[in-house]
Amino acid sequence: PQPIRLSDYRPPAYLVDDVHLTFDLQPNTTRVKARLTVRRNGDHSEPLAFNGERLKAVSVAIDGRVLGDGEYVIDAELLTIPAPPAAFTLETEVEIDPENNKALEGLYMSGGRFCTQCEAEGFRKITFWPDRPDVLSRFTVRIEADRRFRHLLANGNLVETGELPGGRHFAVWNDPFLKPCYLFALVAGELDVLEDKLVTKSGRTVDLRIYVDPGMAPRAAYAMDALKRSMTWDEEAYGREYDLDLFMIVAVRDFNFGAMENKGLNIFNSSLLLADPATATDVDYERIEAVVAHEYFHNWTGNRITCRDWFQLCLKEGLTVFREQGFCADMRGEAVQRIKAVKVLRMRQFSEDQGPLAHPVRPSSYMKIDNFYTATIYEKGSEVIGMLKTLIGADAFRKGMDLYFDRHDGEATTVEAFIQCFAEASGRDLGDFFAWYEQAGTPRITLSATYDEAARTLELVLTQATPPSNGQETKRPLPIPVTLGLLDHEGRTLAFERDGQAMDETVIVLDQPEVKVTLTGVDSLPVVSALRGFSAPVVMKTDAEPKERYVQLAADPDLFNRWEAGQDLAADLILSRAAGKPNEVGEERYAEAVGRALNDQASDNAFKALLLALPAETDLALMRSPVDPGALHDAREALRLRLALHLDAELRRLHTGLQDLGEFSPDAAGAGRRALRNAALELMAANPRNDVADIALGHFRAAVNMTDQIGGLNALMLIGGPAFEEALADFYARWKDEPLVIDKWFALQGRDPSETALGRILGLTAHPAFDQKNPNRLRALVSSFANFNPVRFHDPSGAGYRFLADQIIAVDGFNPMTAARLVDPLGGWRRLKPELGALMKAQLERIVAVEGLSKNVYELATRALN
Ligand code: DPP
Ligand code: ZN
Repeated sequence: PQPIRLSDYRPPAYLVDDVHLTFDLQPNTTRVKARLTVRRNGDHSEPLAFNGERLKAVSVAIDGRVLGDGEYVIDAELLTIPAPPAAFTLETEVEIDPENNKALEGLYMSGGRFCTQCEAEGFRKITFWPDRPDVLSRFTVRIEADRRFRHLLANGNLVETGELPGGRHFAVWNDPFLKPCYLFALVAGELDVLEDKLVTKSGRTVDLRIYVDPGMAPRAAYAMDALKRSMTWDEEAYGREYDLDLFMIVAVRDFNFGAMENKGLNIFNSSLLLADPATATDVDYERIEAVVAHEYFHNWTGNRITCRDWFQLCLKEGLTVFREQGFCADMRGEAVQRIKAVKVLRMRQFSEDQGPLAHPVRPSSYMKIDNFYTATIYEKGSEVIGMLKTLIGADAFRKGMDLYFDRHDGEATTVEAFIQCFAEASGRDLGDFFAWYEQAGTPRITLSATYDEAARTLELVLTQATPPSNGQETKRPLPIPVTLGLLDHEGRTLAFERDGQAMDETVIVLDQPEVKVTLTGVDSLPVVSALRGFSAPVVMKTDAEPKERYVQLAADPDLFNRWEAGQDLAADLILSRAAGKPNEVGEERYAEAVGRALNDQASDNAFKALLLALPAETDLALMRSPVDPGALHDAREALRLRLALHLDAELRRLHTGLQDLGEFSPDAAGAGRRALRNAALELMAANPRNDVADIALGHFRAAVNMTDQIGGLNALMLIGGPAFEEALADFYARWKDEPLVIDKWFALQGRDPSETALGRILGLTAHPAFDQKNPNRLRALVSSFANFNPVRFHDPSGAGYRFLADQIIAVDGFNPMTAARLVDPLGGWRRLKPELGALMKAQLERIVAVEGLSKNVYELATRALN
């Protein structure tokens, strides 16, 4: 298979201005008639070549005349018409089989209902079409179906409904906005609906509807609330108002993505929409709020202004993640949300960036675009926008956004055009900044500080270097904003002067291999608090000593850096121990400092819960190679044990004192309280004292919400033994009819680090409730195991790798997009200790050798090998 390159971009040869689609829905034989108003784009004599895959063609006609053999060609990927007129009506009729569409792209069935997923290239499985985001069209859609498919939904406004003979009915939808076909959506089926309304800032009333499985409407209440808050927030924060009179969301069970922003008709994975206290955890609530907002925000950043080509994916995704993170910060607190976002960035994007699947935020070639819905495009894409805002300032940033909306509304555009808006709004040349989009890899920066007591100056020397990544051997320096402040050794903010200006905080732009800055008026030996708020997605090394980090952990006014100081200290201790050089004095000192931080009255519970968690094994694995996952696990457990023993009284006090008393509330305060209580229990689970298992079992049994149930079950799992077995069985029996809860049951076991867990995990694929065809269930077991259970995944026998490869190969047979998402954990073989690396590599080779492998898996597995 040949890669597609950004440099080969050409405008579409033919445009489609209007389309009228008619769906005659039948589970196995759906007929799709399409009437397209087509126009040649520019002066050329190229043939028309429209995409079409797995379509059984019934007829092709131009301007009412049915074409005969020889007037067109249909192969596995294209409909080609050699010499069409300059402007004409193209009519096609095709037959498709939604029921047997297990790839979940195009039109398929889930839970007895029809639904669609077209991003990125699913529309070509519905009808012949120039399936690329720069073809913008006006869609009218008529849906005909048996009456048992009661709700017939598509994008835009409902213009007509009626009865048909034979127990059938129809609906016609019209979307007044131009859109690319990847935003097309259709849903048909029996659904319950939760309805609400919102008045926009200009006084228009928008009907809001969330469609869910029958009986589930009460569980959509939180999503509805999040939707209304998102809509109002976008008006206030970005001046963006909703533009149709109706906004719909539908929840489906079988879904490759998390959710999809189709114009006026978002489709969500039910796991990111349905919640009530009994079945959803606080983490679920938080994700629902974030994803509802994310998809809603796409209405402007993605739909009104879309991407010219798929290389520009970050234009809509990075920007929309950035907007989503701004919303979540306003809803739940900036520092805590920032810490959580950075944890995700490090765990997913930094690992991607260090491995063979590293790619720039804007890639320059791909084989399957489906493989590029990555942490780099999304999370690093958002970081890049955050840096832009830091560099030009909030006011210029908002002006640039306004200009972007104004200038490009209704267009399919590029990252260059986007950045140009900020260059104009700020009056700055952002030419260098663009390297952030083009260069893969995580920059390494160093910072050293020299204090001159007599002169009261602090000289800072910063350096940067980005390691080579595949295809990019040498890297340019990037403009890296380093937000920085000073503390004295008592933890008080220390003012300073830069260029004669007095200040508490400054942004140093590290835009050369090395930059020196001298701060003056520094009254005492300072502690440097650098990269505040994680002002750039880099790995920073400083010459600070542990005692300076302890000052930060106790008192840094930048809460991100307060947390970061604790993580740095813990990581050093764990890595030393894993290398055979335990620092027992340091470990004890760390435990004491964490204890003090827990008693800080000023900081909130959610923050303390984050402080209590040690760096993840996957993060530690990025810090040194060759990686020995077993040694890292044991060293981290040793520090957990030390904390559990040292903080025993404190943890018990938290566990008792933080019980929910009143009614459950999913808000940030309630969630923070539960998070700290469950984090305390999780740490207690490292304590071998006998009564801890009883406390965990009591916690599990007394739980009145899913957060605490899972918290209890998790602690029991870490302790192991009969209490865990009993609780696990009880949990299953109680929740066996709730698919989203059973997903949690699988996911929890997938993460079980205990020595005997591997057999159970591998055996779970034979459990009657396991279903490879349902992406949620598959990911619950397989992804949680491969991504979040390093010590068992990297079993010395290689059984973990073999298991993952088995799953990838099997799932690739029917759902390549989802199979490909499982490849990532096999990309790390080069950094592992050699005996493990060889076993992992062998599984990649086994995958690549499979005959008939999809392009999706082929692309990632070959890149992972090379
Ligand atoms: N565009 C979707 C999202 O990121 C993924 N299909 O929200
Ligand atoms: Zn998105």
